[in-house]
Amino acid sequence: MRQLHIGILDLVTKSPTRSLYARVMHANLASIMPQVLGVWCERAGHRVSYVCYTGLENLLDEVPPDVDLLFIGAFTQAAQLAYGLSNLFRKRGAVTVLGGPHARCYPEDAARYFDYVLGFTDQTTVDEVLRECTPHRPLGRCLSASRQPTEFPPLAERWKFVQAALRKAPTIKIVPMIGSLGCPYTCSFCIDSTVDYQPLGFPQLQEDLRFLLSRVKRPIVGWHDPNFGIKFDQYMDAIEAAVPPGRMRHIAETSLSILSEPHLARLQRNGFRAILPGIESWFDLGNKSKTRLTGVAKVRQVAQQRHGADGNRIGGDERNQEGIKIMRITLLHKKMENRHRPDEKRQDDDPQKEQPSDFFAQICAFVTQNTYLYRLTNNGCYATEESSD
Ligand code: B12
Ligand code: SF4
Repeated sequence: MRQLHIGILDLVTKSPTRSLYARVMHANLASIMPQVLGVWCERAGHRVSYVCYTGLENLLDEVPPDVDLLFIGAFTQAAQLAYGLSNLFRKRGAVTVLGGPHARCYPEDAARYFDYVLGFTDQTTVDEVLRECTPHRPLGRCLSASRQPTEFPPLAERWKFVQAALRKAPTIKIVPMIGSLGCPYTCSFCIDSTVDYQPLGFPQLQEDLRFLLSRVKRPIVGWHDPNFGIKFDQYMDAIEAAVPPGRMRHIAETSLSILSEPHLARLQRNGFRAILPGIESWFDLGNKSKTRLTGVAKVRQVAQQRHGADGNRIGGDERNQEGIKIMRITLLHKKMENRHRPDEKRQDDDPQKEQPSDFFAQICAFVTQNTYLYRLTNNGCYATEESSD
């Protein structure tokens, strides 16, 4: 097979921007897969040009014009930019491939604009594209591995791509890491609702954390696990074995049900500074999570946790979807409390009661300062105090 010049473009955003937030944060939102792909393409003997597009650079200066094969990773919000770029690079003679959330969610649409559209992507899938590397027009070829990959290259092999992205982050530098794929829950709107939870190897995780400590003095890790900490004790054991106290800071997305007080304490001890909480599986949609709590029981559980974790921070502003959803939970909970304990003074009326734990307040402040907790494409699975969008 001849050596190909391969472009890998990670579209963190959909258009040019000069905003302060983009300058500080966009490079920190680089995805893992484009970096993994870089390793796989190099392992197959090809030359790789990797670009993380943050909206601040001139895209056409960054991506070499003579690539033979261009991989683009895109969320749906950047789909139109991705389609336009595919058109341009096809005209220049390249074969184009789309992967990432948009390709997973809307492959039929994407196939009208790309030669290949990849769903689940492992090294075998990528090798097949590299071997074939042929235009498929007008309709692209959709390919998907039968399941999520069971392993990723070690961080050491991905490191030069991580560095290339983080060179664009002027102050805060968040290293993207992952320790598991899929999720045990079944939220109907989520692409991982049908994907079984699968931890990647904990020994590999420890090796990666040790490697990171050898490169960065006090790194910040952004965990891209769809639902971090499902195997909570194993995860924490692995981190504690590899990372001396105080040497690493972490950010992760996890279910509210994992954020019990003892877990929060252990997370805090291990340097977790921001958690993006999700409220998982409300209804009886297959009970993949085996939580068995649904309907009102689930509402009560979430509301209790909401009070337990942080009486003030999650919830918020009527202007945004997530806030409204969370407020609904609160209201329902209050209704239930009134029904069950009509004569008792409600706990959350007592100013002495339940001050937000510092840790959780910190968590939410950190994230919401940056404008950004999640709308999760109109579904409000994730809760936030405020959002600038
Ligand atoms: C971690 C995560 C984040 C992280 C990291 C994001 C990132 N840059 O990767 C953070 C918190 C920053 C984030 C932000 C956002 N997220 Co988010 N996020 C996730 C989450 C929970 C996991 C995704 C993940 O990394 N999985 C691990 C990877 C390895 O697996 P995978 O994503 O399934 O990818 C497989 C294939 O798709 C393929 N693949 C993936 N990328 C690429 C790239 C190429 C080139 C190729 C060939 C293949 C390929 O290979 C993988 C292995 O099979 C998913 C929900 C979920 N449960 O999956 C939402 C999800 C991806 N996010 C979503 C959204 C909407 C957002 C935001 C737009 C929210 C917002 N309004 O701001 C932002 C976008 C920020 C940005 N541009 O980076 C949506 C995307 C929907 C869509 N159609 O675009 C999802 C699907 C949630 C949902 N609604 O169901 N997110
Ligand atoms: S808990 Fe999060 S990752 Fe899991 S199915 Fe629900 S939305 Fe998806």
